[in-house]
Amino acid sequence: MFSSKDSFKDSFLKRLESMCGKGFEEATKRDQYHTLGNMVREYISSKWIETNELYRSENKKQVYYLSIEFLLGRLLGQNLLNLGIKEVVEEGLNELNISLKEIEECESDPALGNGGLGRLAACFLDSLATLNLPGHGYGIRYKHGLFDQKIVDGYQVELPEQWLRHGNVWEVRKPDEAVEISFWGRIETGVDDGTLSFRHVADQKVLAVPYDMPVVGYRVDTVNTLRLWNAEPASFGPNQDVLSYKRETEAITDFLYPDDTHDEGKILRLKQQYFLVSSSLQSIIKSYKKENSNIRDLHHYVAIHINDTHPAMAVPELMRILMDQEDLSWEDAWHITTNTVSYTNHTILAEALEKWPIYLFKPLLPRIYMIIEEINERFCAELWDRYPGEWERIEHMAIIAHGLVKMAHLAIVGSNSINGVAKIHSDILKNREMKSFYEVYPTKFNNKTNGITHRRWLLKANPELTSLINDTIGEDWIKQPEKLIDLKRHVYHPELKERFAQVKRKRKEILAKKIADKNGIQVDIDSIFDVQVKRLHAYKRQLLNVLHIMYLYNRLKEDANYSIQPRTFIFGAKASPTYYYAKKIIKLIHSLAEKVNNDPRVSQTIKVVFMENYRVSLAEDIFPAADVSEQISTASKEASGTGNMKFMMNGALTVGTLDGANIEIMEEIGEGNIFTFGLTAPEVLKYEENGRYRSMEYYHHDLRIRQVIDQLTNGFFSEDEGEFEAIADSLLVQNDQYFVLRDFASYIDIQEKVGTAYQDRGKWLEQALINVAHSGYFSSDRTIQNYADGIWNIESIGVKM
Ligand code: NTF
Repeated sequence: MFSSKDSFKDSFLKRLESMCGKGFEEATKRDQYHTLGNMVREYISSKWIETNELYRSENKKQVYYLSIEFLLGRLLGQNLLNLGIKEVVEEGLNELNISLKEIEECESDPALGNGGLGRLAACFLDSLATLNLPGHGYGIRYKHGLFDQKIVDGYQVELPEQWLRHGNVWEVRKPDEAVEISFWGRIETGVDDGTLSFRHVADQKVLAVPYDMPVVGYRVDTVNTLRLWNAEPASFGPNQDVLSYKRETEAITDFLYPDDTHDEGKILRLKQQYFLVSSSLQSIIKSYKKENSNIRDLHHYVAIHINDTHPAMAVPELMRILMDQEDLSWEDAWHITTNTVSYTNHTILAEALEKWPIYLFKPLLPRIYMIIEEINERFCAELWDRYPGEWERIEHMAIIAHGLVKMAHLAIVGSNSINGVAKIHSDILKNREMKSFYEVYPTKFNNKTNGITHRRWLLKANPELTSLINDTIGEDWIKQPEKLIDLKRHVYHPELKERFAQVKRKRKEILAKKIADKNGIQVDIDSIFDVQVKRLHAYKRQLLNVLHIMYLYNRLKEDANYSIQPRTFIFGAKASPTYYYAKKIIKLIHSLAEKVNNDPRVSQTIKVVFMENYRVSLAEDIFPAADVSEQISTASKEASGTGNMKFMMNGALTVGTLDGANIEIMEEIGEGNIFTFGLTAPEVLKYEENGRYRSMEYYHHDLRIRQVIDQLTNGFFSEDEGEFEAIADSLLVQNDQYFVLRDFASYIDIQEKVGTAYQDRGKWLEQALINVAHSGYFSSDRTIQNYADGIWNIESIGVKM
């Protein structure tokens, strides 16, 4: 079907007719998308079957990556690329006068994740398959992914996302592999051979039906599986309120939890987590038992990774299965469980550390709660032996305390590896946040610096730069991204620099056109495209960026001779629907944009653009067009960041704090190729300890600061002077938790340097290319190989068709 362009055209036309019941002329773009998508899925299926058979027959260790989020992005383009059939398809379609790009845009952008954590999981799937590693994702098939963001009068409005409205060509429903999940009810106690046994008798059963999606490796025959669970009614009884039962069960997989830092809708969220964990573990154990007779060997064949604490109930659930269903003793079950499970921490923000009230947890999941209690008691007893009399320490480390179940503690105690996602983050875990645990389990803690798949963020997103790299150093880097470093020998060649400049220009033009279409704003291609795209959060400090723009506006207004390199400030960000402050910042960006863009003189130098509904597909247009990457979180707060890597890979220069992976980016490219500023993590942590920071002093002593803060509340932006009061209050009344004012002056300074540096075009291009050359280290292939060797102990299995 894809062997040549003619055979492709032929099959495509036949399939279009049979699938859509329409002739070529009547078929819509979406019909064409569905036709092509189905053809590709079918083409994948033989490799998929082969991979599964090989995994069964080789019977080697496999990893299951449990994650409440997989932020996949569109799959058609990536699958065509990975399968090596993009050209055939593109040429064939061209001859039919169809643009592949337009067809690709018919695919909805599956947003089954909030941000960094979910996107990381998606990058990992791509790398696992490409490295021929037997590893699968397990997640939830949310009917509605992350909300669609609409901006109305500068305010964010959330609309339900509907990625499944037109079906999903990639998924295969597997009703025969459905499993039952138990909620509520009571525990039955029995006696077996003189030992107590327990069984959860549920009040509510929910059916978990798997939908499998293929994960295609790049130019290999390996096709792994992403299994997404859908919640449905298990069975209907005679005297049942059918409607409410149906509604209650289906609600479990209706919505993605639209936040990555706050906790709400607790029972539903708890249900989602157990639903994911229980269905995944039941299915993993079932398939293990098909090939293996001895459950005691489980950890030699199975690794279960929990992506943050959301799936931490994997620990008690595996214990439950091993004890209540497989009849193992506590000790044996514990040995197997702790050797199977590993855990990644993605944030140290206190509000994101999951703690569940017992009064909610215990009735919903009585047997799981009972097991956690026992884990806790045994753990506390060990602590007591080690630290006799140290009540406070033990209380602080306990899994259950003060009416709460602490999921991070459960995850640490129950797993064999705990990793952070960048060096500094792992160090903070060891030396501060989880110090007491590190003392007890020094060998469990480790670092795995995040990565991104260069196949989506460079090959797919930026084909222009990809060709340039291929022309310069060949194509080996695609399979071995560390080879991107070969570019380094060429970065001083005028021809390469010139061609790179052309690529960047082209990509800026594409984005500028998008901005003109969507926002009605004309931006200057020769201006610096200065971009901050990420979730909206106080610690990420979009506000610092805004205050800098306000400062520039004031200077430009006040001083007719003030001249700087023109800049276009581009933002993209979703705020959690209940996060009042974050939504105010979005409004502020819009108010600022209105002021700046409508000022006839100022707008000749700077412009402000907010791009609505930031998501993976939009990101693919933004990263290639960026000149400057804003990574300006308060030091110590951004665990790693991965957007920073995507910008770097596309040749943007970073303006950043010494936080997360920015530090490792600097180590790779050298201090001279990055613009760092602001407090360091130890300085921030010291302030937090000694409480000596007084934001008011900065307000009083720095006129620039006073002016911009006053403008928040003096009617400068809005008739309603209260509109941005909460923002001003966060900086002054609440003493500026994220040190925006403390870092303001050094941010202004570094931004001035950026402006000047951009004017030395030759040097800027070299620096951009140096960024690209060093980005190979930040490929998720490297990250995944580190997980495979250092945590999971799995080896690649070469699928060959
Ligand atoms: C995010 N955490 C961190 O905030 C990012 O710094 C990091 O790059 C990614 O994880 C991936 O590791 C989350 O998304 C969450 F949910 F933990 F808040």
